[in-house]
Amino acid sequence: MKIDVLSLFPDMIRASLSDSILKRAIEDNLLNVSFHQIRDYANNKHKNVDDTPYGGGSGLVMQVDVLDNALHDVVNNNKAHVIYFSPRGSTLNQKKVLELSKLDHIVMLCGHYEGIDQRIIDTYVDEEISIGDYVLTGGELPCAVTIDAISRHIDGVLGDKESLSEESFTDNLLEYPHYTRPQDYNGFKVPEVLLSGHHGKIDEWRYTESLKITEERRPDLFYRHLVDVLKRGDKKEIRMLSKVINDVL
Ligand code: 4FD
Repeated sequence: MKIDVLSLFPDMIRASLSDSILKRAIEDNLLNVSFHQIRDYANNKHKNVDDTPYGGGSGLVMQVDVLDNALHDVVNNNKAHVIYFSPRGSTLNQKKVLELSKLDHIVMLCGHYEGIDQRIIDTYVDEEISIGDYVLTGGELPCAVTIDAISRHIDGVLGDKESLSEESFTDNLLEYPHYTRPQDYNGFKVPEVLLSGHHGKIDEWRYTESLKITEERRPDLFYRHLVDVLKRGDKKEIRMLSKVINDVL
């Protein structure tokens, strides 16, 4: 996966790639991230990248010519997927992350101030993404978040110790609780079933715990899971699901 990042503050994103799993992914050539300093594309002598908005109002807007120069250089005739991070975008979720992880080349544009000239969005941007309903000082942290979330799904990035299969949002469920040694910590004990070695019972306990916590915290996901299970029509799954629904109603 090749990612080109256009930003005024690339160090904010570099920091998140310089440790742990993403550092290794880059060393192993599974992920290739290049940074392009937007200010380098300003042709005016003061290297300005922003100006006051037409129609008045507060804040500054990143200029069309500067961003056009930058994007023309990075995108050129390539079939790269261009993402712009903004609070107006559609909210990132695990499904979208998985979709993006299958692409070969992504260009990520990080805006600042009140955003960028709309003509850049109309000409270059394939999709606007938001990482949640709040405003940040720039698109750099959303960009770092998106790169992290995507990279975990590239083959070879996660080792055996960091598996993907049972994590939160798989099948629209939140994760069940985890425990490790000791068995008794100042009187706080590990649930008995996890010590039993009975894998059928353990799977059932974990599924039940996932259902309970999802129903409690994320009724929207719980509903989607319910629909998934009914569509699959697996008798054992439906039986466990019915039991939990009985308990919570
Ligand atoms: N919620 C997000 C993305 C960017 C951002 C900006 C217009 C402000 C939050 C366009 C206004 C970009 C998000 C930069 N804040 N700030 O994902």
